[in-house]
Amino acid sequence: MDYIDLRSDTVSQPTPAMREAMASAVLGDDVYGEDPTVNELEQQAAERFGKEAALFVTSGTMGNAVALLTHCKRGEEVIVGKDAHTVRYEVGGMAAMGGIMPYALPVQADGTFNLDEVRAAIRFPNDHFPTTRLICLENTHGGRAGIPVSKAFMDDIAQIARENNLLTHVDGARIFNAATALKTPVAELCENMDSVTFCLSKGLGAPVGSILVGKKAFIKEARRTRKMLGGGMRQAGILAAAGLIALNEHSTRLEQDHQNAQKLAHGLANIPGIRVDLSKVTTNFVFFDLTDEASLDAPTFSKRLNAEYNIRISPYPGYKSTFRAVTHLWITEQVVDQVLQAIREVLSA
Ligand code: TLP
Repeated sequence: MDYIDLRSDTVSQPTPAMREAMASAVLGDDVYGEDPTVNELEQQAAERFGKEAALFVTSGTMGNAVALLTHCKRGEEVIVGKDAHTVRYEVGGMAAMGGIMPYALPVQADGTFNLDEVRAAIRFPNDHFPTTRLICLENTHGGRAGIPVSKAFMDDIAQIARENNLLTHVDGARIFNAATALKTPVAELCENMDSVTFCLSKGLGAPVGSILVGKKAFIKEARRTRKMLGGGMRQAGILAAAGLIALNEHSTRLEQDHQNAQKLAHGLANIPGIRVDLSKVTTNFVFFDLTDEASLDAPTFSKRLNAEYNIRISPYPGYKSTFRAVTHLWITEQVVDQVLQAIREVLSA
């Protein structure tokens, strides 16, 4: 790789082992349920999460869309965070494709909701009201600097859901980062959730793919929703082969990414012109701002790092000058040193 990319953990390329596994994968037509590699991946994912079944989908966005459209009928309501990925960065898919109403609650600094606000958001039966169907969480929470959301909160939400006959879904795009940070296996963390989407791309390093896990009957229906959305893939085992390596080998190495994020954050905090809140660096995201002391504005900072050092870094989508640097498979300790040196040079010029 002749460049360094910190814009997201989605940017990493498949490892040589993944490419090899992809080249030799045994394939079939997955719309017929006959791709042995996809079937293997789905079975292993379900086992890992302690759920009955799993479904391989193209992306985190599709996993969430399939889950929401399967759990909710048109006109029903989902309680979800105002800053959730499903609300901010999924093109309004739940409303556009599913006719689902988001009831968007404020997200607290630790990625949780105020439980009284959740209870108050649940509609009671009335001819005027939409029906509340689902509570949707996000873990780690991207809108809160990638914080891992506690199991205690997830269990509280599950209990509220049970008491009110509601379902629960987790956008767990980075649930393995959460599990690593919380030192809690994903099966335990999500044991009381009805469904979870997690990404094989991002920190786990697969080129494509996410998985939705849940009960057998739910996944059976989700297969139909996936087909409706055009997500029925044929010889998808070629992708699932990389997914198996992501799930089995890369899900256990994320502590390294978290340590590299710490190293990057502490290094940045010592550079004049940069402000980092170290207390918010808890997984693989490092958010930072340029201060008035910095000699450059945000666009020039990005442009020069790219042009002069082959380093790609940009403000988080929707922000002007708040940068998000994300560590992943390709960001080693040495790369972190290289990045810090480049940033020091750019800001001192
Ligand atoms: N997030 C992307 C951007 O869309 C912001 C990123 O670079 O972080 N849930 C969460 C919490 C996510 O962060 C993302 C991707 C998704 C879902 C969607 O996953 P994909 O990109 O596979 O559709």
